[in-house]
Amino acid sequence: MIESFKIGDVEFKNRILVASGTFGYGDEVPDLVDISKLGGVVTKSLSMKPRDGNPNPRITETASGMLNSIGLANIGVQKYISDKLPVLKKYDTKIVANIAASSVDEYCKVLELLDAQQRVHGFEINVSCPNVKEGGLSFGTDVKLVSLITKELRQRTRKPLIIKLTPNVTHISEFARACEAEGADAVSLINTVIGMAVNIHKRTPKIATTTGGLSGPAIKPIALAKVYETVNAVKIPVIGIGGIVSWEDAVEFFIVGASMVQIGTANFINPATGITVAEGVKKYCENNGFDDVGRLVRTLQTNKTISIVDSWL
Ligand code: RRO
Repeated sequence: MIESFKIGDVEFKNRILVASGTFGYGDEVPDLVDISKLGGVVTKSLSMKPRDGNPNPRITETASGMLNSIGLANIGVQKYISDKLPVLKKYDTKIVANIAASSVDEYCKVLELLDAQQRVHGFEINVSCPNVKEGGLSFGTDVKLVSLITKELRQRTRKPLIIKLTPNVTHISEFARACEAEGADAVSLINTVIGMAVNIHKRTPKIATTTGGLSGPAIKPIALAKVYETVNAVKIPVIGIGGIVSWEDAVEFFIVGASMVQIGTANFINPATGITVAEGVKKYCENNGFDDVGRLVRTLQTNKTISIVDSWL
């Protein structure tokens, strides 16, 4: 059974990653979780300077998901390199550094610092944070800026370059096409969906910034539709993210066309979710006659002539 998958020159041992912001910096793994069983860990978003993030409350639970407005709180890239990266050498898994920034120049500088680190195997570029005023969605909803960021970063690294896209646009496939045209190795989607929740007793928003990013099972159908749209628009691999809590959820993403998947919000309930998903996907493939997980990818049977999404492409 072949479970591994290559992006650029980097081979991930399986197609399951843990998503940015849901697994810290990869250094505080609970004893019960053997992260060497994961394809890789995507770090919390890193910016040049440390950031405190948004005021509290910045997380609230909703019916089938979580609303967050963390606001890019992080220790800054230099502290990550000095304090966190050395701890990661004991783990046999790939480390994908997620980068967020408020200018093209900042993206470039953070990437250059991390590119020099042997233990950083690749990059996921966050152009899709819904909770900061500068950068974030103001970049990720402008296709010209997404192109420019991809082009500038491509010139600065040979390691895998993955651009993480927002669902808060009309046609996510246009953004994926721009990333592909500028040399990205893959796109990952979706980041969180803009959402809101209200305290009816105080008549106030439940999170300080009024709106936040919705994640968890509530967004899985949205994510599947965005992945479907994207895999029909580009040739580069698409990494599916959004509401995966079980191996069955991951199998849906592979059938639709995701080449890899990331586990996000489920890690807050059980940080070992990625491992059970990897085992379940492997068993499903064995039981259904796929000798490589890749053979499952994009096996969806659709009638393209009546599919609404296909008419956009
Ligand atoms: O930190 C956040 O508020 C945050 C980020 Br950077 C992101 O990319 N997505 C999200 O839902 N929250």
